[in-house]
Amino acid sequence: MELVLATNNKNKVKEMKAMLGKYFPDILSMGEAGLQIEIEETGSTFAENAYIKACAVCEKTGKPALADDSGLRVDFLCGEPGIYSARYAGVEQNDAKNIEKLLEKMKGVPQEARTADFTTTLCLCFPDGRVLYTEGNTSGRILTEKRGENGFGYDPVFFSFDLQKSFAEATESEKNAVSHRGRALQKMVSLLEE
Ligand code: ITT
Repeated sequence: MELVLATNNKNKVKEMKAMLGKYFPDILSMGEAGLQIEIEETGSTFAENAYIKACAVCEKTGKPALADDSGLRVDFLCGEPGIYSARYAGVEQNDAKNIEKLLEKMKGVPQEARTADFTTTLCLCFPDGRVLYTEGNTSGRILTEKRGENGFGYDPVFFSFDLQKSFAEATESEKNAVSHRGRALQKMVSLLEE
């Protein structure tokens, strides 16, 4: 089965290809499918936004399309930045500024109150109208400064309880084994196998 990844985030493409490669030999990024579009995320939940992205790419390519809508939810900030994680500091996709804003808001907050989780909702839309959803979560806490060079987004300030290090200190396969995206993808593969 051919599959188009409905995302403009190159880091997501890299992680998703690494995890899905053995199940889908024909995985295409949007660029590889000849598609260059920005999709406006007008939903108010991860699931709505994932559906908007997957559905748009499926309609335009005529192929099954898989979208990931994800974000960081910090307990002390009542779930912020949540669905606004990519544009937390106001500018789309500026990881450094997003982290700066988060660390500023968490200044002085004690370690035990710095808990957070990453969440992903995946939506897979088929040309015949079928739609599948899965979700994945992973828990940790927000560090007081960046640690590690790998990954993307908030990885340098997210201390994973599973790995006992920041996601940016983990290798790609270590992160994928416990991450929100990895867990949601494992569930999607199981659903497809059923
Ligand atoms: P697409 O909508 O094109 O897929 P995007 O980056 O805008 O790309 P989202 O709207 O789902 O995607 O926003 C997700 C943001 O949440 C992302 O930009 C990061 O800031 C953060 N994020 C999601 N998964 C992450 C991960 O594994 N590690 C670190 N940060 C992550």
